[in-house]
Amino acid sequence: MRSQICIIGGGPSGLLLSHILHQAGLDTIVLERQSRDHVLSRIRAGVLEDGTVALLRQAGLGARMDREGFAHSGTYLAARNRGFRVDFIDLIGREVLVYGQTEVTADLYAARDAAGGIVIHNAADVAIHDARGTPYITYAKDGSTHRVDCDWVVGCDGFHGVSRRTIPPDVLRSVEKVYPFGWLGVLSRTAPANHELIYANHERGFALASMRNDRLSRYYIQAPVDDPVERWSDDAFWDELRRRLPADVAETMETGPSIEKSIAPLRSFVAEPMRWNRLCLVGDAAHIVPPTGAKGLNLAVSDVHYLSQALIAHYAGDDGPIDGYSDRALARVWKAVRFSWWFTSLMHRFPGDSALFDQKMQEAEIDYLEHSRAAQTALAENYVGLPY
Ligand code: FAS
Ligand code: PHB
Repeated sequence: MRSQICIIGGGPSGLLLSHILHQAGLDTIVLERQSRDHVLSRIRAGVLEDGTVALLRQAGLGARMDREGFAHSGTYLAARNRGFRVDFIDLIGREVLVYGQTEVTADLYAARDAAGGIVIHNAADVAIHDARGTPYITYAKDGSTHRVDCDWVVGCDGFHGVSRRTIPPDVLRSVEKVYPFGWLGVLSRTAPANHELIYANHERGFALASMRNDRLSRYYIQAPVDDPVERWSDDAFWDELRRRLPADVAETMETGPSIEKSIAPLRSFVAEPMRWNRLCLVGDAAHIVPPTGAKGLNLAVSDVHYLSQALIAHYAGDDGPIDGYSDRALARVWKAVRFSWWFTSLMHRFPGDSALFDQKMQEAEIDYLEHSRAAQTALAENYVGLPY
């Protein structure tokens, strides 16, 4: 088999890249390790930056998103049992859209199907060969080994994928910060606690009240990352969540059975460069952020924006953009990594001797945020999304 571009990973970044390149007349093949059902069963991001929304609309993927997504013109921060609103529209004239990553991925699969796109599922043992020269990929499926010859390989295969590991250790440079806690997430068929998201700092730990629609709520509480999720009954989760949210919200919120419950670790991670010869990295394959700033999926989309432009230019005879891809993508990645680290550091309870002092510093900064238009503008610019 031969294709101009072979994409490893059929998550949001792989599917979106494939779709945009197809629209530019380039042929791609997507190799996905899991089944489509497995990919679509993942519950992940919930907030789309305005840049992501614009790019999805431009790619013809906005119909259901615009019908079922919820525009949020602000968000709430809370500490010491009270909250305040950061008004994105008043501060920067832009807003975010609440529309689950699962839905974005489903829309992408529908678009690839309609365009006759090639997405091969259950592709096992994917291996990248000769990325320095004329690359080819091998993978196993239905008991035999297959080969795809291509011009370019794009690793959209997430943090645990094969592509980053293909870059030689003397070339790849990475930095990582692992946070001393995780997020316990619950999905429930209940009315959201508030019409917009609430990020709550509390001495017992962070809490986030989010949603997918007016009858599907998404909540998170900071929890020990090694906690077995079975330790958390639904009642224990709701009780802890209500302790951490402002009382006026906790007293009126609807609770109910969890339909999904999981604990995710939190880390900041960046691998450089995001291109090595004929192999390029996109999304979680190259970088991971703690979900506090809702940047993970949105960074994957901006990588797709830069790389799709670069590959289209390459096939038009201009190698400037592809030569500049890694630096251009990383410039935006690092700013999002910083914001996600800052917001995580502000809102979570960190263990250690200076825990009380750290809590006081966090409460002072949140108090400053509440009364400073300049501070709120900085938060809004980063949360809604820095320009591409
Ligand atoms: P993905 O990980 O989504 O997709 C990679 C794909 O590659 C997967 O389908 C995988 O099966 C496949 N793959 C892996 N190895 C392969 C191989 N060797 N061969 C073939 N295929 C392979 N972001 C937010 O903004 N907000 C959130 O609340 C949030 N919550 C998250 C919760 C969890 C548990 C996780 C893990 C991530 C969360 N994220 C969140 C981040 C997440 O949304 C990612 O940023 C987003 O999925 C990135 O998309 P991709 O880069 O496409 O990677
Ligand atoms: C979510 O709804 O899953 C969500 C929203 C905002 C975040 C993280 C997760 O910062």
